[in-house]
This record gives sequence, structure tokens and C-alpha cells, in this order.
Amino acid sequence: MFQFSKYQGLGNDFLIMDGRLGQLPDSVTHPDAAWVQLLCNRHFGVGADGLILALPPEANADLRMRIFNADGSEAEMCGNGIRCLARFLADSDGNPPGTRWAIETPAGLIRPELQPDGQLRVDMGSPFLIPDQIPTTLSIGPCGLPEGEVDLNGHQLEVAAVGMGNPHVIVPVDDLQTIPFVHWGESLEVHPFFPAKTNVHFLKVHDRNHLEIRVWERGAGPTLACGTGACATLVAAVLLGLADELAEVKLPGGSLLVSWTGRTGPVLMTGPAMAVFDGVITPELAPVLSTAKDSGPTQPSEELTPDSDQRQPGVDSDVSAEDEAAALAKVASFLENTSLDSMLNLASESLEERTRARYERDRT
Ligand code: ZDP
Repeated sequence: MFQFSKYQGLGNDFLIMDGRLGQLPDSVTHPDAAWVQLLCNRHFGVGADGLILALPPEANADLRMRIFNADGSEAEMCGNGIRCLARFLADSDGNPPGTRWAIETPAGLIRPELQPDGQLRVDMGSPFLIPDQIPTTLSIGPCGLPEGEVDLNGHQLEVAAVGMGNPHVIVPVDDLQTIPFVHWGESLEVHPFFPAKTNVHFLKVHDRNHLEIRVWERGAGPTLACGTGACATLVAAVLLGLADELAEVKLPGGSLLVSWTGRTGPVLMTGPAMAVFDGVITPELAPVLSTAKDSGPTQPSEELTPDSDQRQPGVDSDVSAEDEAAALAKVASFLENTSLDSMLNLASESLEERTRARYERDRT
């Protein structure tokens, strides 16, 4: 039985699966794009903008995160998603405000911190402004970032590109409501200037500390919010001379506070993240088990605490043959001696436990 939790950050919603103890099978940790598409489908599946996996770290970090867009493609980083993951960790492990996590992502080590008001402030790392690192074929312009002009059906658009581990194009416009959003969004997402495709942000500058964007996401289309996009937009607006180093970035789903102090070093993003529901994926929706080793989720053995060395015996990649045999034997005996009903009870008990813990914490 595959448990998941649904979380959202400004309406950007994700399914989170906890595999920090190596308990998730290959079919989940290396998911088929078709399965992710089905899971994220708002009619035939659970419905979400993406799937987030919490996995054992590969180096000296608390955990590793993988994020898959609703179309099944993998992204390097996600801003709203990593706030949701941190909130999930706090809900699951009972972490107090002030807790910081070091999370491995393809975009590098990202550090969210739980705030007293329950929001997450995230050290998003430094922006990428070198064309190859974004990646884009636009060259660096007079403002110190890749800039250029794009012709879309006779419309000359001034665009700028910034990387936050994942690619973003920022398009300043006068009015967010009158632009041909869908046409420009889908055209720019796959524009040849962006060899890995790109997330697209149409930007209205209200004043130097208040920006507003409409988001067309790579691999997801229109979303209510994009955290990495809000950060990329602030960086571009600062370099283009349109904004100060601290601004509120308004999105359809709500606002984020973003800062880039001294135009060097990390971008900081602060915003909310909330649990929506916990669930169990039915066998019909479960991923097709890919290999013999892939025997479905196993029982986690030990409690987790942040900032301690997360590497548990038997979870690191160099698992000994004995450990593997022991784990497989444990799984086989668990499956043999555990009826479907008691598996279901186990699943619902731990879901209940987490929900009760969340209520307790929010009440105190
Ligand atoms: O880079 C991409 O493909 C994005 N669609 C990934 C998701 C980004 C996200 N919306 C964010 O908040 O940064 C989660």
C-alpha cells in the first residue's frame, strides 16, 4: 500500500511520498512518466501539479528530494514544493519552529527553515546567470543577465532568462489580463532559445517592492504559483533596474516575500505551505512493480531526527548482500504473515497518528 500526503503552497499542489528509509520501490523512486501523469490527473488520478519524493541522502544532508511535473518530466528544483516538503517533515517528525533542513536536489543543497508562524523561509541558493547554466542560447545583455527579443506572431517581446536550478524566462508586460497568455505561454515554454524548455513568467511591475506574475510552467502549464519562478523574477527585475532587492511577488495563488541582498549570494523566499489530506493509493493506481526486487513498500524501522546523520544502516547505496537478503526475507515474511486487512489497518493507523499529531501541534 502506497501512502501519500497532499500538500499545497499558494495553490501549487503536490503529492508527497516518504521514502527516507529507502522503503520505496524502484517503480516509485524511478517512476514511469505515464504513472506520474495518471497520479497527477485531476480526474483519473489523485490530482496535483507534481509528485515529490523524500529519499535517503547521497551525501552529507538530511534527505534528498526528487520532483516530477504533472507531465511526468523531472525538474531540478521547486520552490513551493520544497516548502511543502519541509512542512510535511515538520508534521511527520514533530519538528519545532527554527528547525532547518539541508535537502539535496539536482540544483544543489537547499535549506528551508520553519518559522514561528508556520511559514517556511528557504535559502534557495544563488541564481544562475550564465547562459549555459540556465540553459539558454540568449547571450548576456547590458544588465548582466541573458536578454533578447522574441517574435511571437509579430509581437516583439523583450525577455530575460534566469536559472534557479531550473530555467525561467521573464517577460515584462503592461497588463497581465490582456496578453494572449496560453499562446505566449506554450510558445515560450518550447522556444528554441531554451534547449531544456523553460518556465514562463509574465511580469507586471506595480512598484519597486511589489511585483506580480502570471505563470506558465514547464511540464505543468498554467499554475497558481511557482516559487523558483518568483525568485527568478525578482533577480531579473533587480538586474533590469525595475525592483529593489526585497519585494513581494504576487501570484494568482497568493504572495511570496523574496530577497536577493547585495545582488550576490543566495535568494531567500518566504511563504506558506499546508497539508491538505493523507491517503493510500489503491492497487489499481499503484505503479507497476518493475523488478523482482521491487516488492512494494517495506516497514520503516527507526524514528528520524533532523540534522543528525540520516544515513541508517542498510539505507546507503552500498547495501551488503546479507542486508539485502535480510530485508527481502523481512518483506517476504511481512507479506506472508500480514493479511490485506491488517495492512490497511496499519496504513490508516499511521495516517490517523499523523493527523492527530498535526492537530495536537497546531492547538498547542
Ligand atoms: O522547472 C520546472 O519544470 C517546474 N515546473 C518545476 C516546478 C516548479 C515549482 N512550481 C516551483 O514552485 O518552483 C514547483
